[in-house]
Amino acid sequence: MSMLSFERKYRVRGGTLIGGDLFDFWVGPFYVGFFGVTTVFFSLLGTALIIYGAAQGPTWNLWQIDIPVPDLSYGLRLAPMLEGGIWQWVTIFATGAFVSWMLREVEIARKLGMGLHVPFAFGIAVLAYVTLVIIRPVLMGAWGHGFPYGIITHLQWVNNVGYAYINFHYNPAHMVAITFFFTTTLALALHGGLILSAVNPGKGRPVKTPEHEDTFFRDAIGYSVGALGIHRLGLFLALSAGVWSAICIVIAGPLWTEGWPEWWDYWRNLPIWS
Ligand code: 07D
Ligand code: 07D
Ligand code: U10
Repeated sequence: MSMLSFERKYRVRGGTLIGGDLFDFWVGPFYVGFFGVTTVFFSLLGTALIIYGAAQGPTWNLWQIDIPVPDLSYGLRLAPMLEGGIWQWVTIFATGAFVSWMLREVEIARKLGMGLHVPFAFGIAVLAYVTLVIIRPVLMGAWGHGFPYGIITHLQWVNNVGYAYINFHYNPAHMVAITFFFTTTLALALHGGLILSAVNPGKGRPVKTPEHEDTFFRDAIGYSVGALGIHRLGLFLALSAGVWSAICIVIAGPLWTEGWPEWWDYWRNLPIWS
C-alpha cells in the first residue's frame, strides 16, 4: 500500500457526524464510521432480498434476473412481497445504502479537513435515482412507475417510457442533459490530453509547466480557463448532466402527459405568428 506514512499521519480521531468515537476506525484501507456500518447493513439486506427475488425464478442468468415493480393498481400502498414488495424494500435499502455512502464520504472529508465536493457530487447521482424510483412514482400516484431492477429489464423500461412519449428526444430537458453529458466527455478528453502532453511528454523530454498549458489553449482558441477553472468547469458540467436528467424524467408524466413532439407546438402558437 503506497502512502502509508501519509495515512498514518492523517488517520486521526474526530470529524464524525454521529456515533462519536464508537465506529471511528479503519478495516484495512477502508474507513468504517457509523455510516460504514449502515452502508454494510443496507447493502447486505438489499442484496439478500435481490437474491431471494431471483430465487423465485425463472432464471439465474445474471443478465435476465429481474425484480419487478408492483402493479399500478397497488398505487402508493405496500404490495405483497412476491408482487412487487421485494422491489419496494430493495428501493428502501438501496436509498439507505446510497445516502449512508454519501454521509461516510462527508465524514472522511471532514477528517481530512477537505471540502464536501465529492459527497455533494455523489448526492446528485442519488438525486437522479431517487427521482426515478421515489419522487416521480409518488407524483404519478403509483410505485409501479419506478424502473425494475434487472440489467436487461431496466433497459426495456427506459425504452418503453421513451416511446410512451412518442419521441423522448423531443423532451427539451433531455436535450440539455445530453448536451451536458457530451460536453463533459469533451472537457475530460481535452483535460486528460493536455495534462498528459505537458507532464508526460516522453522519455528524455522536459516536463512542461502550467504556463505551457495556458499558452496551448490561448494559441488554439484565444483563452485558457486555467488549472483550477477546468476542474470547476468539469464538476459543473458533470453535475448539470445529472440534474438535467432528473429534470427531464420528473417532467415526463407529472408535468407533460402528451408526446414530446407536441410540446413544441407552443412555438407555432406564439402570438407573434398567428
Ligand atoms: C462505470 C461505475 C461502476 C458501476 C457499475 C454498475 C450493478 C447492477 C444488479 C443484477 C457508470 C454496477 C451494476 C450493481 C447489478 C442486479 C440486479 C458507472 C461505473 C459497473 N443503472 N443503463 C447500465 C445501473 C438507470 C441505462 C450498466 C444502476 C436508469 C442504459 C449497469 C442504476 C436509466 C444502459 C447499469 C441504473 C438507465 C445502462 C452500466 C441505478 C437512466 C446501458 C452502468 C441504481 C439512467 C448500460 C445493460 C455504468 C448497459 C447500462 C446499472 C439506472 C439506463 C448494469 C446501478 C433507470 C440505457 N446500467 N439506467 O457503467 O450495458 O455506469 O446495460 O439507478 O446501455 Mg442503467
Ligand atoms: C440514475 C444512476 C444513479 C446511481 C447511483 C449509484 C450502485 C453500487 C457497486 C460497483 C442518472 C448506484 C450504485 C448500485 C454499485 C459497485 C461496487 C444516473 C443514475 C445512485 N438518451 N432517456 C436519460 C440519452 C433515448 C429515456 C439520461 C442519449 C431515447 C428515459 C441521459 C440518447 C429514449 C430516461 C440520457 C438517449 C430515451 C432517459 C440518463 C441517444 C428511449 C430516463 C443519464 C444518443 C427510446 C433517464 C434520470 C442519467 C433520466 C434518461 C441520454 C435516447 C428515454 C440524459 C445520449 C430517445 C425514459 N437519457 N432516451 O439520468 O433522465 O443518469 O433519468 O439517443 O429516465 Mg435518454
Ligand atoms: C480521482 C482523482 C485523483 C486520484 C484518484 C481518483 C477521481 C487526481 C490522486 C479516483 C479514481 C480511480 C481510482 C479510478 C477508477 C475509478 C472508477 C472507474 C470509478 C468506479 C469505481 C469502481 C467501479 C470501484 C467500486 C468499488 C467500491 C465502491 C468499493 C467496494 C467496497 C466495499 C465492498 C467495502 C466498503 C466499506 C464500508 C462500507 C465500510 C467499512 C466496512 C468494511 C470494511 C466491512 C466490515 C464491516 C464492518 C466492520 C462494520 C460491521 C457491519 C455491521 C455491524 C452490519 C452487519 C449487518 C448484518 C445484517 C449482518 O481525481 O486525483 O488520484 O485516485
